Amino acid sequence: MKNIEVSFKTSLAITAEKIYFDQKNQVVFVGRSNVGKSSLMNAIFGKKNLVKTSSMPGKTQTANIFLVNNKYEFVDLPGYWFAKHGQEKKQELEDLISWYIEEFSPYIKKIVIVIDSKVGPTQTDIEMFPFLQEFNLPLLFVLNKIDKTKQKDLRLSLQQTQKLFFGQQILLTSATNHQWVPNLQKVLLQAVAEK
Ligand SMILES: Nc1nc2c(ncn2[C@@H]2O[C@H](COP(=O)(O)OP(=O)(O)O)[C@@H](O)[C@H]2O)c(=O)[nH]1
Ligand SMILES: [Mg+2]
Repeated sequence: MKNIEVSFKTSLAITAEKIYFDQKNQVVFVGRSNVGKSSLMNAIFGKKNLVKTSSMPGKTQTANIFLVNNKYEFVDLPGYWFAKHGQEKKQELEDLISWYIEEFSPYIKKIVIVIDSKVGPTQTDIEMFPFLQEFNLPLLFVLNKIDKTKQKDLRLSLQQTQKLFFGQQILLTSATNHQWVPNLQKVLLQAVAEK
């Protein structure tokens, strides 16, 4: 796995006065809360806790941007659709995600949709898919937490992912034991290196 130079750059909330603009190629991580988005980013970066992880779902409520190799940006978006926040909060987070993706779409080279490999794709992933497809940006589905998923469940999750998101790129990973993380890192660094 390549050594990555990484630092925290900024956090964005969805308020007009905080509009931030930079012309750097980006990778954006989306997915439900608690699937391991932040943990995967740390694993890719080779860091323990640069990206804040939480056992309490729904913690990240801003877009957190990390500068990678001084050239690229990796973005941790808040977990979409977490019912605990109530309808209003849910709408706010979805607005942040759509605002972010719309605003930065010329620079986004890959949208990584993280899914818990034990649970498989959920209703919210299914609902998010047509929305994400509209941007015509390359998507990558990552089934994470394979270290704790039984082979049988993993096979089922993979089948469902292939069926629901037909033709899309899919990878399996574990942020905990780093299985296939070097591969994911390679795919993402290649994506941002494109013009
Ligand atoms: N077993 C296992 N646990 C993981 C993995 N990735 C993340 N977790 C755990 O899942 C919880 C949520 O992780 P986090 O990265 O904060 O998820 P996020 O909300 O999607 O950013 C934390 O307790 C992590 O330690 C993994 O690959 N395997
Ligand atoms: Mg997170």
